[in-house]
Amino acid sequence: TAVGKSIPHDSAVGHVTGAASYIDDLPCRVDELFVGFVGSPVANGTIKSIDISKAIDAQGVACVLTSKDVGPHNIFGPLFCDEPFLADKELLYVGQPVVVIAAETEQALAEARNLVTIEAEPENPIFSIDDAIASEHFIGPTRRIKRGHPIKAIAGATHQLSGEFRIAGQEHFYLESQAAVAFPGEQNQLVVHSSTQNTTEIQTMVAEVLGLSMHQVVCICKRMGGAFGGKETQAVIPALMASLVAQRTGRAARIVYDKDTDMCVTGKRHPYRCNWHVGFESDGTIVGLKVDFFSDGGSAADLSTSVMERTLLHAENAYYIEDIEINGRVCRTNFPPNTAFRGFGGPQAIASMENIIERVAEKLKIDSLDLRLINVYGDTDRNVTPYGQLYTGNHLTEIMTTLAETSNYRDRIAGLDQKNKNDSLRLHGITMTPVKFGISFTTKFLNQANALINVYTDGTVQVSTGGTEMGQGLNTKIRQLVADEFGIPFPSVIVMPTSTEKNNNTSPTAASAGTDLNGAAAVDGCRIIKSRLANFAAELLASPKDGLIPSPEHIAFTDGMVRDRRQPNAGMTFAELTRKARMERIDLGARGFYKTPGVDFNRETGRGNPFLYYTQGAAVAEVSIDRFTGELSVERVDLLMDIGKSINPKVDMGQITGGFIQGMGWVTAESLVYDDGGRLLTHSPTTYKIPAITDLPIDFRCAMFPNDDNLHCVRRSKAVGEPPLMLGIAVWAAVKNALTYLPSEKDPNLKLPATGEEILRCLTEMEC
Ligand code: MTE
Ligand code: LUZ
Ligand code: MOS
Repeated sequence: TAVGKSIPHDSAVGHVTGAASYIDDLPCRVDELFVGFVGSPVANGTIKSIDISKAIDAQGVACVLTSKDVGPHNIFGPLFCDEPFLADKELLYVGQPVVVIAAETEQALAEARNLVTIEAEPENPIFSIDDAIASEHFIGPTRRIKRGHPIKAIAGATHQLSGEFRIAGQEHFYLESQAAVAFPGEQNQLVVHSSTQNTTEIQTMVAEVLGLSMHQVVCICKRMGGAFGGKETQAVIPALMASLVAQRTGRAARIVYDKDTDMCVTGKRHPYRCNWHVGFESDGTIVGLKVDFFSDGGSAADLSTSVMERTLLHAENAYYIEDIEINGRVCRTNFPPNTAFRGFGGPQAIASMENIIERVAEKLKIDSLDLRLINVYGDTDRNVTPYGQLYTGNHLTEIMTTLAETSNYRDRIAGLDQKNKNDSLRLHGITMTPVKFGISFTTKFLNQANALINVYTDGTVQVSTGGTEMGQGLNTKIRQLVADEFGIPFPSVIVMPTSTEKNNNTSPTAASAGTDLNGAAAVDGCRIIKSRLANFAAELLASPKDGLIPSPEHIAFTDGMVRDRRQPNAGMTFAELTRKARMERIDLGARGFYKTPGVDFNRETGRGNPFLYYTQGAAVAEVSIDRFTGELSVERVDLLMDIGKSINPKVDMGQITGGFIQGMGWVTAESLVYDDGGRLLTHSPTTYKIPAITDLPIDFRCAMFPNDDNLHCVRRSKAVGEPPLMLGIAVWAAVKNALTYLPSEKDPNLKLPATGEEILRCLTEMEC
């Protein structure tokens, strides 16, 4: 069988040789135009005038388009229709698209962009959560989840602490920038190739904005060069630009953002402010918690309210807190709309909770792991979440105690005081943080998928689903699942490019549920075909003279053969069976479908079962910081993740280690710096520092927690994509822990990320 084996990612060779093709690798059609745009010069204001006359007359320019060319439906959005495609009056962030230009060559395009002038009447912009709150600029209402009487519980507790915690954003830094190529067809039809996590979203938005019907638009995505949530909604604008040009000119149109443009104009992980009050007993039991989250949503809703919803649903992270109130509000500011990013509001929630845990541990002078184990969710009681979902399949205590042993946590902690006393140059810290991440879209209807299975008469199979490949290995896993269903070799199955022509009404490949949903739909499709084939094979394998009349249940599909289980020597190859089936006019194609059972969440009451199950894990990080410069070194990291029975252990290990490092980058290094006009200054790898190979933990160990109890998912697997990102928080918490070894009693309220500058600030504040 293929499932459970570490089959290499099916584009691994292509990725490293360059043979794997991305949007900009599509061959140019002879009539193709290059598309670009000119964006808003100000972060907030109104358009006084747009002068495109010089650009129109420039050599090699095919067309210059503004909102006037878009038609009545110049507005879109995944949840709320509140985001203009091309700004018509109001300007809401620097770089917001205003003018679209199409030219014969990239050179001509670059020149024409400089010939456009946009005159704006600037207004006072809002660049911070605090300013947005002060001027009551919000997106959507306050959302709340509440259980019991937290204010009373906090007041009645032996100890209280409160604080304000600041969390910054994060750039996705996918390698392939936002890109699309649109081909016009007959009768107003369009084929749009897009680097998108969500082909249906592109199809829908292109149809709506261009005034077409959905059946006139096909969206195709072969693969993305990374997405990380940044292409869940934000592939729409470039796809609209290419489509608009294709529709207006009748020519093929290509747009590929350069890296700087991409970083400047696309949304990021939401910055947060978190105000918290906690009450706890002297043994460490947390009895009450109240948290108010404010996120920076940017200038339009995008997915911000949904992201905030996931924040509320992860505010307690791994801990049972009887009396709890969690509030969340999205702020409107003059930045590009912030969007999905691996973890989707979960990372901010979990970092906030782990900050509180570190503070409580410091106050009580008890080991933070002991504190965590006192408060962690129980198995038989203390196992209901604040929103009323029973937490089943909880292995947190086992995971944390196992990891404590394998990482030698207790001995290392015991030695830490001495280590810090002996080292006058560096401060050392160690912390373990757990993660419990809910799997399912919290928007119920998105928890569905369909699959198209084509079986050919040489015994090979093509699978198509709405799932998109962004490097995470979805296609490899689906191939493994389908190969096993038919009992045929892995190479006999190919996953085809995602296209709305084959799979309609699809959900984004997101929420880590790509395999859970699309894998299950593919298996369903295979079983439909298998049941037809089993009936037919039973007829073929009947051997009345031996008294053996097989019924379909006796038919097995294994090792490329189709056999009667009771007469293993009689049988035929899968290929032979498919040929005979065709001759007998048996349908060798099917469409599978899957919908997640049982999930339901009531937004108004803040109660329900939003998740099918949880993926869980823990990380121990040891860091050292330079006492004089704040420079950070990650000395050792041990990860332990429960991802059920892995469909592909090495691909999943790549997800775990990669996710962790991406999280570590967010909490320690990556820093978005804007000038006071709201222009992003760190818009390229020279100034925006994602983790490099030299930033890896010096000693990096990663293991999977053996668990085969997840009956919810295909082959007892579990979602893996996002949860490991939140293990990166352990590195931040370890920095915080290191600072507690300074003699000062003061808490410097370390912000996230703990960059060198931020650590230095804390060191300086604590020394005086
Ligand atoms: N891994 C790679 N290599 N590239 C990506 O863009 N995106 C992550 C994760 N792992 C991503 C990735 C995010 S945000 C999600 S939601 C999941 O993959 C989506 O894929 P899955 O549901 O198939 O795991
Ligand atoms: N997208 C979404 C997501 O629409 N709903 C979700 O719950 C979600 N979770 C994670 C990532 N994307
Ligand atoms: Mo991932 S943020 O769900 O695309």
